Amino acid sequence: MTDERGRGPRGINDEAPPGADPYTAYDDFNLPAYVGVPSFQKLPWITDADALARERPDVAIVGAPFDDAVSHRPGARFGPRAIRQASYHAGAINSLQLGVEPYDWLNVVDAGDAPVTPMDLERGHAVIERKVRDVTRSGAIPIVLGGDHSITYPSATAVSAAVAPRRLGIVHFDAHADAANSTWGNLRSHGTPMRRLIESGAVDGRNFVQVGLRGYWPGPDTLEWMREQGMRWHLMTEIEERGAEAVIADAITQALDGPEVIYLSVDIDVIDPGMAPGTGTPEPGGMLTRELLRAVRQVVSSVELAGMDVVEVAPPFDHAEVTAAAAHRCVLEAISALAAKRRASGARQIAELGAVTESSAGG
Ligand SMILES: [Mn+2]
Repeated sequence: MTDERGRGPRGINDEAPPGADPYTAYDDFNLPAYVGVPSFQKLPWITDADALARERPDVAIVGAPFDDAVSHRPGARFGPRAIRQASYHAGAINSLQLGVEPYDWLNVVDAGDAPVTPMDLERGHAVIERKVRDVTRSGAIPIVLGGDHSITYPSATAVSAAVAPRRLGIVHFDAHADAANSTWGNLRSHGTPMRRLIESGAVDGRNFVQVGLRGYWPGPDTLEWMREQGMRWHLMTEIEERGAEAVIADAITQALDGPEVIYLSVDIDVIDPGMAPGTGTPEPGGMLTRELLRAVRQVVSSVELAGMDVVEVAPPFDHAEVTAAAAHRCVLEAISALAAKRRASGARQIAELGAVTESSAGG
């Protein structure tokens, strides 16, 4: 009993076939989540650029275990590992929200981590950019696990270059704007990546749209710079007043006002720290986890996604893995939405083929 990938039993509720060796009936993919190699969802671990190019996956997970650029509590370097293991699932999964079995429609792999070393911002960002470039060259959509938010600068830079000459819009969920010029003089801080991306031309300011901002930062000068760039942002208070779905619909329209493709950046601190405490700069009064997961489905379902990151998970401050689990589910919701779109486009192609066959038969 094997499925289309030649795998054995597909999940925890499939029995081993009669007569199978009970010690080998379940392959690693289908064994419990806590057994075996801790790649994301136990997906194939393909770190080599040439091997990735041969595999041509649809989506590749990338770890960016880097937190040299934080301004307050460190720990996000442990984020990728925590996110990868924050799931009780192994084997086939079925999205109840979207009614799709993602791995039936998409080839998803884990491309491993960018080869980061500590204490060198430039090197860290360079190897992250290179790793994301390896993924885009394979044809896959990169989903990057941070890491502090500075990693969005190299990651979205690589994605912007990959989609050129098409332009990239960015939808950015965060408590903070991350658009300062420097943090204590450092241009590569986790408070500055959005400014670097606009200055470098990777994205136009008017297509950089932020959702969930709140609290007491940044100051008027940075907000004025953001306005000058044409950046658009939606405060948490707007979500409270209008509801997340309407606000996010506007954010999508604004990000796609010109560009054709979207990079989605999710700072886990957009969620209220009561639900996601494991982060470096918690800001009370944020989104509900369920609102963010719905928002990820909404964005990915309605745009052409070119890349994504989920950042600022700091496991040392987490409790019972709730923050890492929320980040993990952001990734799964995106993968599931991509799979549902793939299935819909496949159904369209079959319908069109049917129409062609009918008309030629009729003619
Ligand atoms: Mn951020």
